[in-house]
Amino acid sequence: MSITDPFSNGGDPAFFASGTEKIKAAARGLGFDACGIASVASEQDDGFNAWIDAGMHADMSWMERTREVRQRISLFLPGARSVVMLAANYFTDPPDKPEDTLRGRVSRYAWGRDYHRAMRRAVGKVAEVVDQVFPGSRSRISIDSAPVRERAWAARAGIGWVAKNSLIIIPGVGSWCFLAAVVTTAEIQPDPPVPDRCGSCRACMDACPTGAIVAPRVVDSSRCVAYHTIENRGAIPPEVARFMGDMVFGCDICQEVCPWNRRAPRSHIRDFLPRSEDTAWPPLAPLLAGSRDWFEAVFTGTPVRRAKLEGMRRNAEIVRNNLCGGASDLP
Ligand code: B12
Repeated sequence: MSITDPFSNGGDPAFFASGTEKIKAAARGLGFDACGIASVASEQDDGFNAWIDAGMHADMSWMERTREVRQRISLFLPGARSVVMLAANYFTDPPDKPEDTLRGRVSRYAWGRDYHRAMRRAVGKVAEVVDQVFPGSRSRISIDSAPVRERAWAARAGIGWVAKNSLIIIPGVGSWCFLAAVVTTAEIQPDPPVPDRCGSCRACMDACPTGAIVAPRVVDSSRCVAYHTIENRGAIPPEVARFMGDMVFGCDICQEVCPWNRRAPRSHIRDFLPRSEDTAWPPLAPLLAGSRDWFEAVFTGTPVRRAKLEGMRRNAEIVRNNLCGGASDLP
């Protein structure tokens, strides 16, 4: 992220404002698009248990193993009182798709540098500001890197609402954003929640090709193309595979059709710009051939690494079949 040092900004009037304002000014200065605060007292059962009990986490057994801590933030940080939620917009334009060879599509969040790494320093800086503003407090951070339910906390912190596709929509920004949390023992004035503005719209539910959004805000991972192409380590069932189209990693359909994303502002974070046309539109041939050198050269440092070469090869085989059946000369 574009980092500026909040501590060097002693002349900024925000520096003299309340603790909350200091934290928010630091978050803005560090490049975050939204920052809100939730009280740990707002934690309550919002359906997470039922989601796990229904097996909607599919084979993500790590979610079941950590279900307790995901529902009791004080198990993550003893004495936790507040959660500072941060969001960073990653919406960028796609590079032009070369028409030279058969290519798949990678979902937008994975075109640039891996967000876990890109955001870590800036999130850590916000945590430092929190610790400094509230002396004696302790904090821990999560950037999709710890058993912290970032969407539930983002809703409680009032930075956006949980949309029908289950993603957080931030007013004026949309849903193309990453979330991160600073959990702290400090008692900080919480922000009010943002009202749900999905109304009667069901565009995401109707557009999902596999019917993975089984009810408003409820995604069944075992039907979700994002789950199968990123997290599933086994075979992808044919009833999902045939709807993957050219999607070789992740899926953006439920965000692309969302009216709140129509006027999404461009991200100002250089790390999230597409690395190359191959990261966004990877040619299928080197994936099908299992070329490790090519894979490392194109995807090292991006979220695509999570699927590993083996997973991407499996996905590429499906995409080749979807695009041209058995009629391709590719390996
Ligand atoms: C597991 C996981 C997945 C799974 C399951 C998805 C799912 N919908 O749960 C899979 C692999 C399918 C997945 C896919 C994607 N993911 Co994901 N994923 C996660 C992860 C690690 C945990 C989510 C989880 O706990 N799910 C279980 C549900 C039941 O719990 P929940 O998230 O807390 O959400 C529920 C509550 O908020 C509750 N709820 C409903 N209304 C209300 C109202 C209030 C007031 C409250 C408090 C709660 C509440 O219902 C919500 C939905 O069921 C988070 C990171 C994290 N640590 O939180 C990222 C995360 C949710 N993923 C993210 C992204 C970007 C994606 C993809 C867009 C990637 C892609 N392009 O392929 C897709 C989107 C697909 C989709 N529509 O969900 C972002 C979402 C950012 C945002 N704007 O919301 C996160 C937050 C990562 C991050 N740090 O940025 N993901």
